[in-house]
Amino acid sequence: MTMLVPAQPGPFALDLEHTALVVIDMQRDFLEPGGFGSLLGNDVALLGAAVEPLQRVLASARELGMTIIHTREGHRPDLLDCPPAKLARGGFIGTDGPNGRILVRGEHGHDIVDALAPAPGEVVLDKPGKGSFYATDLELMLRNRGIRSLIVTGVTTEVCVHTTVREANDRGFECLVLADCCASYFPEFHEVALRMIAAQGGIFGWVASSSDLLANLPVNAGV
Ligand code: TIU
Repeated sequence: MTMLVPAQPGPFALDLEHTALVVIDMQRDFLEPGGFGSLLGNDVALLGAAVEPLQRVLASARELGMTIIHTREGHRPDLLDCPPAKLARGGFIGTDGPNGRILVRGEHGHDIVDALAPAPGEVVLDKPGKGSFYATDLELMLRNRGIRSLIVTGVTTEVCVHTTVREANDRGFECLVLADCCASYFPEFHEVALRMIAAQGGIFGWVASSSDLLANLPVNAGV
């Protein structure tokens, strides 16, 4: 069944059977004080805006039995998968913080915030980079599931969400980005990043609000 979701630059044809919900990096290290985001000098409270809309979208996606993928940015405890250039610029990676070692797999801060905790059966994908396809088996999983379209959410809009959408678009996946389910430490970057996706006839994909998506889904959970 294909539904049309009102979006920029035009309606997005949504075929649930071939669509996955991707929730990018809703980790304590980005959303909570003392993590990577705050050590970089950012106001992490700005990212909280995406949590409630995402809870509603997740509830509906679960009710519909959609493929749901949560990503986490982070590194091996020995940091061998962290390029020296990344380590040099974000010099906190691997150091101790209130939630454990910063952006290191297995640490409390690296995990997803309680409000959006993955449910059993949902994919949790660890990635060393900003994009979700780089050095991961995401593309293989999507192709094996027959997934052709992605509903993309998470943080931050202009960094990991954008990189992932660009990677997905080049691989032929159609991306619908939910504006209110994404957030940035820089509101102006959030706005411009979304405009960049839908500009030029949808150069990277489509942008819609979660309410426009939920209003067109055959469920009531999130509305
Ligand atoms: N997940 C993600 O976007 N990683 C970042 O480092 N984002 C920043 O905005 N710093």
